[in-house]
Amino acid sequence: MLTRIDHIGIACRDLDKTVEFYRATYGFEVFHSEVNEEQGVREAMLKINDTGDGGASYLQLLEPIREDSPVGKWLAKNGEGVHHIAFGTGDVDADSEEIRAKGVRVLYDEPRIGSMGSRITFLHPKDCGGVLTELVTAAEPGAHEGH
Ligand code: CMX
Ligand code: CO
Repeated sequence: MLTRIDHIGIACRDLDKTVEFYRATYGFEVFHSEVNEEQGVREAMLKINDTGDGGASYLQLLEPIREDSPVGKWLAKNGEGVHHIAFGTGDVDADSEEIRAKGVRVLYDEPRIGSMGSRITFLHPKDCGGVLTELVTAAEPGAHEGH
C-alpha cells in the first residue's frame, strides 16, 4: 500500500547551487547525499517532514553525471524543474506487480537500489498522465543514517 509522498525529484544542473537555494530560501538542510552510478545522478535528499507510516518526505535534488542519463536527457529537453514524484510503500515488489497488472508499464523487472539503500522502481510517465512516478521502499530503519 502506498502510504506517503516519499519525495519529489527535482532536476538541476548544479547540485551545490540548488542545495544552497533551498537552504537560503527555506532553511532546508541536506539530510543525505550520494552518487548513484546506475541512475546516473549526484543527489541530495532534504528531509521535509516525518510521516505517519514511520517514514519521511524529502525533496530529492538531482544533477546528472552523464548527458545520456534519464535526468541528463530530460534537462536537455525541458530545463530545470520537477522531474518525478515518488510514493512510499512497505512493499515495492507487491505494489508494483499489482500496478503492472492494471496495465501500467513498470520500468524494471526487479526493483533497483535508490537513495539511502532504498529499493525503487518507476512507472512510465506516458501511462501516468505525463508524470514519471517512482515507488520506494526505504531500507530498514537504522541501516542508512543521514550524513
Ligand atoms: N516526466 C514526464 N515525461 C517524461 C519524463 C519525465 N521525467 N521523461 C521522459 N518523459 C517523456 C518525454 O517527454 C517523451 O515524451 P514525448 O514522446 O511526448 O516527447 C517520452 O517520455 C520519452 O522520453 P525520452 O526523452 O525519449 O526518454 P526515454 O524514453 O529514453 O526515457 C524514461 C524516459 C521515463 C523511460 C526514463 O527517464 C527512465 O527510465 N526513468 C526512470 C529512471 C530515472 O528517472 N532515474 C533518475 C532518478 C533516480 C532516482 O529517483 O533515484
Ligand atoms: Co527519486
